[in-house]
Amino acid sequence: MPLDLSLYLVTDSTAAILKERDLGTVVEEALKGGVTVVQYRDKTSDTGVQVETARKLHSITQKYGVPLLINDRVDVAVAIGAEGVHLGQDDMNIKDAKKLLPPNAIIGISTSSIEEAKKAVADGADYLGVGTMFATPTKTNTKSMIGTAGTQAILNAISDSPSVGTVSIGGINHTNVQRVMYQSHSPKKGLDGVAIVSAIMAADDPKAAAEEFAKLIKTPAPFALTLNAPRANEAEALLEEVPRIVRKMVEVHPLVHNMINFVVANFVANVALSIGASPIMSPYGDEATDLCQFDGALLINMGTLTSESISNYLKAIKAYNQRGNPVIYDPVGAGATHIRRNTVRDLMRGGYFDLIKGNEGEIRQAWGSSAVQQRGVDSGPSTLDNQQKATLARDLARRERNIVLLTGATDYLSDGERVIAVENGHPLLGQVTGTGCAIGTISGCFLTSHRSDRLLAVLSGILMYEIAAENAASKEYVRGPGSFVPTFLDELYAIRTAAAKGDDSWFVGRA
Ligand code: 3NM
Ligand code: MG
Repeated sequence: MPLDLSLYLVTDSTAAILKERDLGTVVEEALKGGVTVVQYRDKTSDTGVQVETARKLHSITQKYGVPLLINDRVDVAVAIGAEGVHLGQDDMNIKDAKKLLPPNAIIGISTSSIEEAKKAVADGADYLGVGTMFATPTKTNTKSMIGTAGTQAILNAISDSPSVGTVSIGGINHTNVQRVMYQSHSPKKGLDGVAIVSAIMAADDPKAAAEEFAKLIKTPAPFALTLNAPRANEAEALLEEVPRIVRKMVEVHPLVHNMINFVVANFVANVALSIGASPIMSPYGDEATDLCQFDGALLINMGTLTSESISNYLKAIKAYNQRGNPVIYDPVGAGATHIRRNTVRDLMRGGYFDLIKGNEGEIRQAWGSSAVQQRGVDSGPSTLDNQQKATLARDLARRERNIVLLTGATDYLSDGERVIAVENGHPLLGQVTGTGCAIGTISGCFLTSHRSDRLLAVLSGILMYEIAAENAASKEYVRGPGSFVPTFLDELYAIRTAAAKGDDSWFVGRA
């Protein structure tokens, strides 16, 4: 039978996790809930106890036709006739283990880098435990936190070995499992499953916990559900669609929940109103549970970050991710301070962003926040040329499996495959604070109303916005930033009013 790694349970006999319950009972409940592999991991018991416990667990796993693997202890596996072993980097090496184990034994190994993964494949491992995904209290001495980006880099590196299995481990729970599966993905190789300790072993109802995992693993992430529609590819074909996408946005009247800096909140709220959306400015994370029920998006703009912001952001991101509603991240000043750099890292580990929007420095920080680097963009020159900007936007979008907008004199927009350069706009936009931040809000409106092609949605928002800016700046009575602002709002409103009437003339010949 082929090895089914989809829901891999790792046992833990410590008091904090077992809570006086019997190990065999907890494991059996988890098996009833759909666990597909059990690894007996016991770092403290004497050999005699380990053999006895392993034998008991084996009699249980056999009832469910699920393989039992023994952590580290090849001798224990041989003694009880277990289906295989799981080895750490400091345990017996694969070649020696093979000498002791029967020929069909399953051998898995923990890997946290590309080098370790390649070596494990060359040595003939059946599967790799890839981690540590996220920080976890269950194992605090892990070598490195690699996140989804690091996991993806490892999968890429071994993608020409289709038969070797892969499971992600470390801090995986019901909230993040779908995102872990979605983002830890290279074009030729995805994860085969997830390895779980505490989220099953410490659960009050291990059977229900396992059932929930089994269900989540089989179901695409809520935010991935709408991404399979056929997409227009040529730039011209995309542009033809823009007026229709704008009309649809105006019709949908999206709600946009802004967790935004106080400098620009007023302007951004007015921009949202002008285009026909409903802005809510709420920094209070707990409100997201209610707000995410509407047809709307969440914008995280960390311009005026405080010590309380991060936990509020994470609560809100979780609510919108679970609902499958779009989340936009504007990592303002991402590289400016130690705290902001850590925040970028923690937010990118903590949730899924449909769109990351920022200037060159911010996008470079978002790229470099992963523990494992795939390509050395950040060792490049201090200012990127146009080709490098386009490549950076594409690579980040490809890695995160989302949309990236790198803003500047020319904006680069990518979904990981297509890259579009947008040249519209006006220099006066650069003279008014909040004009960049408002693009995050506008994008949220368009991502809400047009789900099937997120790149086209964001492109339509940018074009509506930048064409309105050009129209405003061309007015004779606009003499500078002061008179530009109200006129710009008027021009956004004018496009919205035209679109509501089905009139696309604002766009014709302008893009
Ligand atoms: N190995 P939980 S992380 C046993 O990174 C183990 O190799 C890890 O526990 C590795 O599911 C880990 O409770 C503990 O976070 C995972
Ligand atoms: Mg070990």
